[in-house]
Amino acid sequence: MSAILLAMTGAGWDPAEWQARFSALAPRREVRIWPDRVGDPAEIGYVCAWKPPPGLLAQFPHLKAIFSLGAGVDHLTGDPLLPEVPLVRVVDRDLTARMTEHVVLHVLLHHRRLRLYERQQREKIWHEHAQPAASEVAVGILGLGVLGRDAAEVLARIGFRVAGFGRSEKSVPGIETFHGKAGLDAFLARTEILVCLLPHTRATEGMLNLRLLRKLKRDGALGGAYLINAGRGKLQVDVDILAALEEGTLAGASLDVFPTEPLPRESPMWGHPNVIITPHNAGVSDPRALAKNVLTQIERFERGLPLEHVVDPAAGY
Ligand code: NDP
Ligand code: OXD
Repeated sequence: MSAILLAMTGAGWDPAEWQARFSALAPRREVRIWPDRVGDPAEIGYVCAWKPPPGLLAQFPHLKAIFSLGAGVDHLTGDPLLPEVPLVRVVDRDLTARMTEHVVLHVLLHHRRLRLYERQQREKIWHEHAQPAASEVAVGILGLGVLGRDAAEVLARIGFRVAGFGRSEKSVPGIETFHGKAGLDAFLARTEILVCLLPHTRATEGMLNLRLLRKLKRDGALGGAYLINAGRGKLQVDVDILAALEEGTLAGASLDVFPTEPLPRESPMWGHPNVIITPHNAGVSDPRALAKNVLTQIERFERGLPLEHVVDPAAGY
């Protein structure tokens, strides 16, 4: 039976916790940990990875599949030596629900002006501001994939006017949809709260720039435009976001991801009154849910069934 190798780096990623979960669910399967307990590289059939060092995966001659331990795969696709075996990403209800919580929290926080009321509380000011209904506020989800669609549907149920934008044409009940280069400007022009749930690919890098942000709707019910980025940091141009906040193009931003992570201590983002920072934890990967997800896929594969959620190498997601 092929061994599974866990190869992960970064704060919050504890391979021992993942190994315990894998071993509890599949006690007969050998689960090894990079870098100290790799054993014979020829016995590794599957690698479960989060930000492994480039070149590592090329060292396993009998690798059958690579599992990203997150929904995103840019931490793997950037490896010039990535073996040409199926690359599978996480699609799991647990991860999706966590991301939807994050998106709903931040949409509501801007919609209900929580930052303003926090400032008032510090100054002991009892003052009520006009509050538009959710049905007057246009939220736009950039990236209408697994995560974007779930967040869009929950926001629509709350009552927001929700639209989604993706690469290909889609129809989602209750959600206005836009697609392709031709649809982007119209999508932005009707959007007051822009939620980015796009993957990082060659096509999306640097997309959240001043030119794009200036196309958002600023004269809607909220009286300003907001950005929520929980997709990837390399989509966003930090100096442009700060410029957009400065000139009033953006009234506020919730940023979970940054071009450089952790966000450097000297970044002016930290102290900006209208920026909310979270440490790339919008949708964390919980081994209690995801080890089972990966093992189910391996079992399918070994029974001769096709793997699910395989990344398209040409598209990069
Ligand atoms: P999916 O692959 O299911 O969805 C991606 C969506 O982006 C699709 O709708 C796709 O369009 C669209 N898209 C891709 N490229 C383009 C483009 N160039 N122009 C327009 N639309 C484009 O991914 P998920 O929803 O599962 O995850 C999305 C991303 O969220 C991940 O890649 C990851 O970067 C990020 N993420 C962040 C987390 C965090 O904690 N901050 C946690 C989990 C994920 P189409 O439908 O036409 O293919
Ligand atoms: C992911 C992430 O891609 O956590 O799942 O960023």
